Amino acid sequence: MILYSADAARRFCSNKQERLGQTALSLFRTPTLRPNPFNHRLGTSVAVAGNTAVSGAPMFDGTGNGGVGAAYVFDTEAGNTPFDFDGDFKADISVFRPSSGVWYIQASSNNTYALQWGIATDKLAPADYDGDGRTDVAVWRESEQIFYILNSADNTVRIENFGLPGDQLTVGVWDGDGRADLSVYRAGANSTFYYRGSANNSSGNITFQLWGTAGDKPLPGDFDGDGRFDMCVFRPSDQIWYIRQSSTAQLRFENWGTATDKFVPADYDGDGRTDLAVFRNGVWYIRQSSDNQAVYLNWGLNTDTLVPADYDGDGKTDAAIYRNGSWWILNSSNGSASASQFGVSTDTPAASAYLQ
Ligand SMILES: [Ca+2]
Ligand SMILES: [Ca+2]
Ligand SMILES: [Ca+2]
Ligand SMILES: [Ca+2]
Repeated sequence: MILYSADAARRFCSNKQERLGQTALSLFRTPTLRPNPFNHRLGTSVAVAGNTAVSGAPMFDGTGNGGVGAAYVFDTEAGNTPFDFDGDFKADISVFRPSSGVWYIQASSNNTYALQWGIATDKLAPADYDGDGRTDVAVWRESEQIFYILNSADNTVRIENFGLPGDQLTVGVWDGDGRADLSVYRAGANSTFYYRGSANNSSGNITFQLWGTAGDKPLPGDFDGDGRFDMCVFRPSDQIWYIRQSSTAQLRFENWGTATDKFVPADYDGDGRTDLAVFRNGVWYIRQSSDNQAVYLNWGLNTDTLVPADYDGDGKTDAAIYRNGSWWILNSSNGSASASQFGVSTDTPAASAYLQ
């Protein structure tokens, strides 16, 4: 156990407090203690090792007994900062160059590096498949229906058949173990989400669920904040997001955006839940899950590539655009703008991989 990693502690104490509280588990507790000695507050000391964080405090149980206390153990859900290749909880500016198959990554904690992975026609599928908290470079080759993944934890290669031509990538953590699962959406009259869960699934079973119909756009995300992707489609004909929340299997229907918008769902307010969000004519229309308020951000042009991600590492997704090798980021932490040059006009930014 190592003491107090500032980033990990910040992450679970502030941004994810509510969600982690739901899954908190008592480490040690005497029968005389009240059921929740912290009264829903976190403890006075914190330790972090790998993906596990422990928060604990001594306490008195009100009957004069001393020397007792309680601790909560949390899974910090490594990998839930998308496009963070170096694992410092900040998304990294990064592009794929189709002509050479090279990924260029400007790691926020370190140096820029290049890595050859994939060919021009591949679809980018970066995600944290091995659960070490760092995004893995990965592509899906539609012609072969194969995922090529370079595991960041040990540099091993994972090659796995999944999907069919015409599928859309919906990679994310579907089973709640913090590791991204191979996943696609197959559109049709009976549209279906498919994923191969990484948790307790040595036989490689595929989970699938009918959801949506022809013309719908798949927009999965963790709308209820339980650490699992929820199935979601946007239906252009009625402009409704159809969400099936993984925590309760409850359905949620929300009107937000129009058929011609670009869709940028992400966690902009940092409460651990995906927010409904669209981009139209330079404006980001975000409906914050924390308070249901609408937020409008003027950022970018219709011709830009949208690259929302948490570049400043405050747990909130930043509005950001990519334009011919220029990156323009609106930092949520302080409202400042960052501009930088990285990539060329024909590159594909990694953070655009799953956008519709
Ligand atoms: Ca990073
Ligand atoms: Ca990884
Ligand atoms: Ca969920
Ligand atoms: Ca949110």
